[in-house]
Amino acid sequence: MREFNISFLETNRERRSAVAEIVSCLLFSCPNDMESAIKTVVTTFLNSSSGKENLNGSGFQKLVKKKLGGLMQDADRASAVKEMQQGLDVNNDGKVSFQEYLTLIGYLANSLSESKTGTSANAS
Ligand SMILES: [Ca+2]
Repeated sequence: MREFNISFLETNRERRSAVAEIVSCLLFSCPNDMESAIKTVVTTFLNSSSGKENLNGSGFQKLVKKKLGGLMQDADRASAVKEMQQGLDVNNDGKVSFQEYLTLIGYLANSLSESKTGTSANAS
């Protein structure tokens, strides 16, 4: 459980916002950043697949364009996204499973980590 100390908050607006957060945590679960990120990874897939186990081509195109455009250069180029989808599709069923989608998330997380640390994770 997160600790709250609102006594040092200066404005009424900050107090209201802190109170709103406390109420929200009391009513709902109050996940930390890591838990939120994992939930987002899962719900983003499920929203794009309409709750199904696999993403079809158009679902994958939409997910990449809408949700990953900030991390990927070619996210709005349909042919590049199609190529990426084929690269991820290890069982060649023409669809992207959750596991195949996680490969993409892992790749992006690794690229982000490398860009932040200035190193390649593959180098030992
Ligand atoms: Ca597949």
